[in-house]
Formats: sequence, C-alpha cells, structure tokens
Amino acid sequence: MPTVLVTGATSGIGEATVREFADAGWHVVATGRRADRLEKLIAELGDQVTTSAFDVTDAAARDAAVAALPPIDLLVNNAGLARGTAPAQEAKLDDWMAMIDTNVVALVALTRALLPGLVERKGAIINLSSVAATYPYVGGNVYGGTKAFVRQFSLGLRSDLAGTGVRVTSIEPGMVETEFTFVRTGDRAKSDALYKGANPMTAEDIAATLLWVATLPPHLNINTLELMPVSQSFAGFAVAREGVA
Ligand code: NDP
Ligand code: 8X3
Repeated sequence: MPTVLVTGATSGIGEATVREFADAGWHVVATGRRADRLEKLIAELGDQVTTSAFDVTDAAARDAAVAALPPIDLLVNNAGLARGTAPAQEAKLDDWMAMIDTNVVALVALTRALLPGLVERKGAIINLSSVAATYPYVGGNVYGGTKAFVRQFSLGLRSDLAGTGVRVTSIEPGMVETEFTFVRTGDRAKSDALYKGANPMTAEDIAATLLWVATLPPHLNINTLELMPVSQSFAGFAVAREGVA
C-alpha cells in the first residue's frame, strides 16, 4: 500500500484528498494545525489514516513531524493560504509574510526534507499552485507571486530529478469552493457571495484530479495542469485614464 503525505488536510482540497486516496487504498498521513479535525478523519477512515498536527511555518515542529514520518511515496504540498485582497500599496506586510512563509518557505523546506526518501522510492510530488500564478488580478499581488514560485519550483524540480524516476506536478486550479476565501477575507458573507451562483469547482473535483495524476503509468509526468470551472474565464487588460479613478 503506497503512502501519501497530505499537508493542509483539515479542510477543503486537502481534506477531500485524504478521503480520495484512502478510498483508493492508499495509506494517508494527514497534517494541519487543527488537531480536532484530524481526529475526525481518523474516526471516519480508521487506521488507513495517521495524523500529525503541526504548523508548517514552525521549523522545529516541522522537523519533528518529518522525523516521525513513515516512508512517503507521494508528497502533496497543499497547505497554503491567501491573506487579504488589498492592492499592494495598501496591503499588510504581515499578510504578505504569512503567505510567503506558508506557501513558499514551508513548502520548500518540507520538499527538501522528503526528497532523499522520494528519490529512493521513485516517488512523486504534487504541488498546489493556482491560476493566480499565471493570471494577475488586483489584490493578488503576493499570493500570485507565491503560486508562481510553486509552479516554477515544480518545473525546476523536474529538471533536477530527471533520471531519478521521481514525478513532479504543479496543479493550478481556479475557483474551488473551500474555506480559502473565508480565510482570505475573514468574512463568511463575502466568501458565500463569491461562490454563489458560480458553480465553482469542488474540493472533490481537485482531489479526483490528484488521484488521477498520481496513478498514471510511471513513465508519464503531468508537468502542469490548469483547471477552472466552466463559469470562470479571463478579465481583459485594465487601462487607467486621466481623471478617472
Ligand atoms: P482551505 O483554507 O480550505 O484549506 C487550507 C489548508 O491549509 C487547511 O487544511 C489548513 O489547515 C492548511 N494550512 C494553512 N496554513 C497552515 C499552516 N501554517 N500550517 C499547517 N497547515 C496550514 O483552502 P483550500 O483547500 O482551497 O486550499 C488548499 C491549497 O489549494 C492552497 O495551497 C491554496 O492556495 C490552493 N488553491 C486553492 C484554490 C481555491 O480556489 N480554493 C485555487 C487554487 C489553489 P489548518 O488551518 O488546520 O492548519
Ligand atoms: C485561488 C484562486 O483566483 O482566488 O488560488 O486566486 S484565486
């Protein structure tokens, strides 16, 4: 039975990924800060799931958690967040640092720690990037920057890992209804309003995609995969004109 480590398994895409892989017979190591939610996964899925509650931005806690891991065949770097929707000139620096620490620094550190084992086992890495990596939007500033890093880091890993048999994929979803927008805005009504009537993708849609990527024949690598709900598309270029705010 292969083992997958899923970060950010207490909610949204990560939580759905735990169920999807457990249903498919994998052993799942589920992580996140909210231990009560991880306990619920164990209650639901039994001994196919083990859990490790830690903050990915806490280097000591992260190192201790990594040291206690079983051998990992697939690392799903999913833990991540956006904080704020303000334009750069009004954004809070603390919000920016939280996104960089979580989406970039922690992801890089976990990946580096697990790479030797993944090489040994000819394993795989799936990183959660975003359409925000490719398409800028107002207020996306550092969030988009972190996700562009995740995409390019994934491609760089592919270069370095050529010949090892390790597969690396950057998954780049658009709108998925999860706790993402509530975390970003702190406002449940704003989050509900964003998704209302939009028929967004579900966490289960993305989890099924991750399982598909992970179970392709071992000679196939999906480098990058961009997904959107049919209802979502692209905005045009913005033009600022004199005298118009
Ligand atoms: P959720 O907010 O529902 O889930 C985020 C998960 O990340 C939670 O389990 C949370 O766990 C975990 N997490 C956040 N910060 C930390 C931390 N410091 N330490 C440990 N775990 C942490 O959002 P999604 O499921 O939507 O997001 C999952 C990933 O998908 C993110 O990387 C996001 O950027 C990406 N994504 C989301 C899209 C969307 O539209 N929803 C679209 C494109 C990409 P806990 O709080 O318990 O620690
Ligand atoms: C989340 C998608 O469009 O809110 O990564 O940035 S978006």
